[in-house]
Amino acid sequence: MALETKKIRNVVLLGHSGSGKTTFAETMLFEAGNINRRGIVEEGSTVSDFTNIEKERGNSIFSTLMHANWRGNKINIIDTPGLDDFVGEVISSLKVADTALMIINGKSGVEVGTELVWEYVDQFHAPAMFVVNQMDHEKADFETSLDQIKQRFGNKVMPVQYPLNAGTGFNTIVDALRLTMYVFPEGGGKPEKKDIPDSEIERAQEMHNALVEAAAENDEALMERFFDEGSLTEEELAQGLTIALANQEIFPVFCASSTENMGSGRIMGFLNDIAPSPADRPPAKLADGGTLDCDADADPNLFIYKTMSEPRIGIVSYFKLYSGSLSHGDELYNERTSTAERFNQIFISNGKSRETVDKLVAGDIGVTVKLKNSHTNDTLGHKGKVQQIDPIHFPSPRIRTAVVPPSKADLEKLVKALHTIQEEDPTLIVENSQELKQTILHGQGQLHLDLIKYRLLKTNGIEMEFTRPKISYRETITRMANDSYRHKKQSGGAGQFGEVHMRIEPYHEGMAPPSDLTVRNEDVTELPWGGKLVFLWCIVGGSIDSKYSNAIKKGVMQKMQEGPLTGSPCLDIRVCIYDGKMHPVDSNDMAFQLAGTMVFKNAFGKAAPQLLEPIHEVEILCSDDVMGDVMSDLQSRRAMIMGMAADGHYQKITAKVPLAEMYKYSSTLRSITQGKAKFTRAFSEYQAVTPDLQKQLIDEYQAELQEA
Ligand SMILES: Nc1nc2c(ncn2[C@@H]2O[C@H](COP(=O)(O)OP(=O)(O)OP(=O)(O)O)[C@@H](O)[C@H]2O)c(=O)[nH]1
Ligand SMILES: [Mg+2]
Repeated sequence: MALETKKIRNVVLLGHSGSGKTTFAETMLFEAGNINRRGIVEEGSTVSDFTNIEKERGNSIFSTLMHANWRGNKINIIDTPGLDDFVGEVISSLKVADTALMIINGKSGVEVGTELVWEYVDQFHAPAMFVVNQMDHEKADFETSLDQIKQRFGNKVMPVQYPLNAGTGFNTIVDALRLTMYVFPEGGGKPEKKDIPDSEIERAQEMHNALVEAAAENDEALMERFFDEGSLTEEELAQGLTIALANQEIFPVFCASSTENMGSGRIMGFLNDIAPSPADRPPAKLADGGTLDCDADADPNLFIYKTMSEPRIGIVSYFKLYSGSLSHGDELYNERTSTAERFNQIFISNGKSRETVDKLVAGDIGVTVKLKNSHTNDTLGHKGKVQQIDPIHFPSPRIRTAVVPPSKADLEKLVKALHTIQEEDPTLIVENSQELKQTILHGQGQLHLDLIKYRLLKTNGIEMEFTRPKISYRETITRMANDSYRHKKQSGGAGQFGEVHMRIEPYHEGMAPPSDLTVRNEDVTELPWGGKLVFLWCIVGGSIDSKYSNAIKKGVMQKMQEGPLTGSPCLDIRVCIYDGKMHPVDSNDMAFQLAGTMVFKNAFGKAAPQLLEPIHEVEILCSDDVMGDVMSDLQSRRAMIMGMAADGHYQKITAKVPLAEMYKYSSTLRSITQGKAKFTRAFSEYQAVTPDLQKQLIDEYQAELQEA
């Protein structure tokens, strides 16, 4: 018998690295009786963090699917990495979760990582709860953490609990919702329920009333009862809180110690009783703008949110069933790849251990193996009836590095292995740049790329060396110039002849046509590398037949592709062909193409050429105390500071920085701020390089040409 949708809870654990997510997941599984011994992250014995690489590092790197059975319900738990480099795992997990459990490190409060994941919680409109963890730590400070959570995430943040004796020896939690005090035995587990002492009753009652009011607020009938009776029954309260939580009207706050196993049972009880089931969430968004109800009786729509390759097994696919049901042996169709996929094995999983099940229903999350041709973001269903779920939108890359080309034999292996990783990890982009003649990896941070390198070595035996990636410069001109070129070859047989007179000018949007020339034809090309070429045919009196204009333009484009200064593409240039000569016998396309290339090159040299470099807009979020260090580092990178503003109790700095100065920025930022800063970047524009740098780059290119 498959579980009903109503009995499913999908919970994702989120938070800054080290807040205790993996340990908390372990405690949840233990409390539910799904494991009988609690593992320890440092010992590599936890259910989550089961891959070798995570065990070695002591951090989560991948999201891990687990589940706990709780009073006849099933709580799917997805643990995520807190390290910003692996934010792709957070986003894909949030996509399929129905409630976010934000784990706060009780000794440091709201951290940069908390802020960042909250952005995604907000984007997904996910119901969210906070757990202030590590209450047993000598430096634990619940009140400060709570203040920060309120300050940062607004007045919908409401404590359900508070600790009576946070710090070493912590064992007591006052629960304002149940108006009960929990006292835990040594080693944690099941607490003893006691009356709240007189000294605390006022605070607890006040918190309780605030919760009751919040519960009543979203339901007219409840509100009425609340006014008439002055209170709500336990059932009414639960009903009101469910609505409030599901609609992001309340963000309840709990406290816990995951190493001491205190508090997780109550939180699971709350998830069980109050948190929304997949059917209580708004219908899922579809790629075509429509929506899909979570209805177990409808046609199946199964969405793959993650794939991972495992040794000896191959591709393991993690999916959520958004509608319908899936039984052992069912065949579903992938329209994107026109592949029928048979589900011979359906699993539920707890980290690396998997258990087969016969059937899953809408809302549940499961695992399968050996799909033929289906990947992350694919939806599978009945042929002709697939309703494509809105895909996961992964963040754009923040850093890049080039790969030192390995030997020919290794290159093939490398490309294949990178392709496999890219399939599992959509935040990695592998680019074979024709322009730079380099293979470039784009990722979320240095750690992200370093771990890919490490994985290749450990699992594929491939050594991959990183090197500084080249920069995509651009070339342009800054003033007008005229020139002419005659291509003539008459050595026996048919000769070649073409003469072209050309004016070139810096192009800008809306510029006036040349006042001294008659424009016969205007041809505007949007260049694939950005910017434009405007090609004006201004021949009067037929000195060149207009049938040669294409050949001349082709010649110009050829040089624009590999510019005269450093071989970089040229942009934003207007070319006027205003005179020339042709020969009745020897002129042909080839001759005019060559003349076009040469006249462009020469005129370009006379037009005060300028090398341009890509500038990125960088946004940095950091805490106050490291702001000075971040700023002075930026200044050493030729950055132009665009703005600085307080963002909660963080500072947000925006700056324009040349891409050439961003190499290894993620690791520098991490080390100068001890991890208290995060950044994003995006291409902004091209800007002129300094004369010194221009000279240096031209010299380097000339030297390269000499060598070649
Ligand atoms: N004292 C104390 N230590 C804790 C508690 N929870 C976790 N820790 C410790 O904090 C460290 C980090 O815990 P993890 O569970 O790996 O943290 P995480 O949030 O999963 O970290 P990432 O996977 O890097 O995001 C470990 O050494 C834990 O033992 C707690 O409640 N009390
Ligand atoms: Mg972890």
